[in-house]
Amino acid sequence: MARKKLAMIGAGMIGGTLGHLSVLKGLGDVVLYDVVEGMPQGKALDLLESGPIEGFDASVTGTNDMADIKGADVCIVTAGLPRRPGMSRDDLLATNVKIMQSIAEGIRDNAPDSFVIVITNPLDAMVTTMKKVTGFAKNMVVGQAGVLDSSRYRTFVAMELGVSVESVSAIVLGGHGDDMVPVRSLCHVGGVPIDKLIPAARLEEIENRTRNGGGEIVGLLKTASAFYAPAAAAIRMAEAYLLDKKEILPCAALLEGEYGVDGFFVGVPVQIGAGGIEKIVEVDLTDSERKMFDESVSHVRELVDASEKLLSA
Ligand code: TXD
Repeated sequence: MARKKLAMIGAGMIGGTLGHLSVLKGLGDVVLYDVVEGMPQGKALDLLESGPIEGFDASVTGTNDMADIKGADVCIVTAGLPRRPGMSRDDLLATNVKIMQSIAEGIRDNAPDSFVIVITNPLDAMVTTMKKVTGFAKNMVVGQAGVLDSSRYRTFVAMELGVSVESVSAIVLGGHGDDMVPVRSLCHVGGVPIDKLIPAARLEEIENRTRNGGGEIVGLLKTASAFYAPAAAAIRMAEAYLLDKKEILPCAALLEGEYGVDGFFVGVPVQIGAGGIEKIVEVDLTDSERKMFDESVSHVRELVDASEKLLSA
């Protein structure tokens, strides 16, 4: 059986890490694409030269030509600018929406059957642009945010209790902005509801740290934003698709009536398998969680409206 092909569109901090994780996990051949000349080629060669040590035979190539992503099974998109300290994700909109438009055209023309995972910020608007420009079916275009945000929530809860991260299950829903919704009523540690283990005031602090998780890292790195955990999150989604795992993960999916939302990409639990997004799972939220979710969705709407104006300008 031929190896699968993964195309990383954008070969910066996240793109390079995506390539690295893909070859280590044996997911398939990797193509790194970027506009910067030499950089994707250099990273690809460096990765390839780790093959004899790590024991993988995958092909890893770097390119500045979109035609080289031809036949990709999965495209993971990080092309665009990241945040600098003091910037919100929304500040990236004007630059990144134009980049996303040209990338989406390239994917549509060269990898029309691929499962597309968008990571570029502001995520909710970028994944919407990808869907519109490619015209791909809604099950084949997804945004990565919730897997990362949920992982941050789980990390902080595990740190607080001194338990294994594997004992903590949690999801973060809504848009990928500062008003994302860590769902306290669905957070459990070894099956025990979180509010039985951590007092409400402390949980509030943990949830706020989760909401500000990206900003905290930008503040520390100064010239870059988070990349290890965002890459790990997208690879988990790619793996669910390539291995037909039918895993339930919180991802930005196009809603058409679910959660009372129509026509917007919002972070909700979805099932990912060989059919891409095979199912959107609806969960009950408490009244206050529902209120936060609705507020987050109204922010997504504003962002998408702004991006559409920029695209038609
Ligand atoms: O969870 C999430 N969704 C995120 C998103 C978590 C963290 C960071 N997130 C966003 O991902 C971040 O705000 C950025 O918008 C993207 C990529 O972040 P990364 O840290 O990888 O940024 P880099 O290192 O600057 O890489 C971006 C690359 C860089 O090499 C540029 O040359 C390239 O994108 N780039 C392009 N490649 C191809 N085509 C075009 N047009 C292009 N423009 C820039």
